[in-house]
Amino acid sequence: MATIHINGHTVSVPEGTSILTAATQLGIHIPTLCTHPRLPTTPGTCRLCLVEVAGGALKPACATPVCHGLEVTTDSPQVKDSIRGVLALLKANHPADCMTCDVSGRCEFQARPGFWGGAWAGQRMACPRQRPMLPMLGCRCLKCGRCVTACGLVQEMDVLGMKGRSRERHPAVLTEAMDLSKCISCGQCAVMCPVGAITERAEWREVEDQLDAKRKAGRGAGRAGLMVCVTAPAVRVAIGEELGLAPGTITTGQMVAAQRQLGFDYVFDVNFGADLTIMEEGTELLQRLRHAWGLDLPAEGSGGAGAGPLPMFTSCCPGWVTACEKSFPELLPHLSTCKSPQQMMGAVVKSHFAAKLGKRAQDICLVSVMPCTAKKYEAERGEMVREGEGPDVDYVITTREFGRLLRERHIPLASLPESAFDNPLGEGSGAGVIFGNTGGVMEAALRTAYELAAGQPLPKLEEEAIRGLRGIKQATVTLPPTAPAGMASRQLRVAVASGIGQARHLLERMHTGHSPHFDFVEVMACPGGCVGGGGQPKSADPLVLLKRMGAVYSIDERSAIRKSHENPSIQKLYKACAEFLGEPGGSLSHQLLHTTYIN
Ligand code: HC1
Ligand code: SF4
Repeated sequence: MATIHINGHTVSVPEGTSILTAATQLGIHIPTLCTHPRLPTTPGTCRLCLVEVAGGALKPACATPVCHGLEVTTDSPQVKDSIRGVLALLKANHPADCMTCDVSGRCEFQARPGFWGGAWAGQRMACPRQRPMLPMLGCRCLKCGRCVTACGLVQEMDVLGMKGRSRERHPAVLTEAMDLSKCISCGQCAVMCPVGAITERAEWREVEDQLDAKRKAGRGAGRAGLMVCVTAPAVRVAIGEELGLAPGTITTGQMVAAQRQLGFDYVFDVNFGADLTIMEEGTELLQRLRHAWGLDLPAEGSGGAGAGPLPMFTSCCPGWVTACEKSFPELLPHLSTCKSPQQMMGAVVKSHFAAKLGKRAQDICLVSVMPCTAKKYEAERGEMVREGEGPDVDYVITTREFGRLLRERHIPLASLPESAFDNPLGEGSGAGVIFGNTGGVMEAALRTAYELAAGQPLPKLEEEAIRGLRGIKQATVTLPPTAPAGMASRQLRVAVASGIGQARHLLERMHTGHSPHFDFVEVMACPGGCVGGGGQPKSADPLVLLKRMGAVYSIDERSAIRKSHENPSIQKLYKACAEFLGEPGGSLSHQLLHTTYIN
């Protein structure tokens, strides 16, 4: 242990601890921009955490380890002068475009003491707008390097790196052009950016225009016709946080009320789409298992899904799907052919629901609220756009954009009386909501697949082995001896990868035989799953992912229906609407709810 003194206060910490951590332990807050509690290293680049150590030397607190007896001063005139200088340099190189910046109000640079003081006159004005999925506005960049760490060390994608020297130094895509690179649009760079230098492509203004047009023209008669909103599982535990509530606050009812106040005609739940995914994906898994176990061949007209090899991989995360297409094409036959819940919602709303209302697909404008930046890309994929009818999902806005929209329209989410989703596409089970957590898609699938295979429910719904923030998790589920012939006492081995870097490690282990054989593998590209998505609120709370995850599990625990196949609205869609969908895995569901990949 090393005992050190900061501003005259004494603290003992393990040798090697940074001055920044030691100060935090004493309750002394040293502002910094390049450090983030969810990143494994700190580059020490922003120099805003300069402190004075014995002898008068200035050191960055984040990158300087303590040694026994060290004397540190964080507020000497020399420290203050130096930080003022660093701040002035950063401001001189940053455009004065806070009025139009998408992260204004949630920006760490703005929140820095001294940001608003001093002159901005003569500084560069706004950077030009761009249209890729994750626009990089180099002129706003503070060169902290957090995006590069997130991309390289956490996600192990190595798409971003630092280019140039001194003033010209900036993060850049290191492989060719952005759209040709290996980028999977996970947005982890954007969620780590302390300012608005990397953001999601903003669509909230276009959504606002559509809603305004509808408001002017009256209900259902606007430029876009009917406005429908669908919301992902992980948004309900994060939108409150984006608007200033504690991380992990559940605001499902208020969120729905806010969407109604914005002017949406129908407010549906992507949890319903998640339940639908489980029906299709569970059926597909059983078909692949039966085939592999030599029990039968896939049914005629099943679209060929049943013939797929094991292990089957989940396909609901577009970041992971893109990674497969760009980096692991040999895995494409292993990907479930199911569309993601977002796209299943879009397909059902624009076909079944539109038909029920006597509308055409193009009469409906569907806005999807997602924790994810890659979902914007998913909605634009060619397979998700119907010929002559347009896309199934018209706009995707992130949790941050949704917050911006509510702030813009002065809608006080926290104080709204709760409202319920519209039905039938607003009813989701507990299994649907846990999709938002790493391991959740697998847990939801096991609840249904086990019951379909064993003919009896899982003895315990919570599969603890695949919960939590570990990068790679695995579990084995044994079917009971009473299961139908050929299934009895069979083992189902499953694995879960949280984050694309961890997925890479899991694949290597599987490839080199250092892992057992798996039947089913879930991969979510963002650490923690969608609760940690690239479109979620930016947070410096090291426990933020656990808080959001806990909130998601508590919604499941409190749900009356916790299995997708027990969701009455899902049963109705398959049974009462037999003319519409028929059986899970049937030919119409294949046409609407399944997809193909780009090789
Ligand atoms: Fe997700 Fe999914 S869980 S991918 O993270 O399968 O984005 O929340 O909506 O589609 O349901 C995201 C979340 C989301 C889909 C579902
Ligand atoms: Fe998007 Fe979720 Fe995948 Fe991240 S884990 S890329 S938020 S779908």
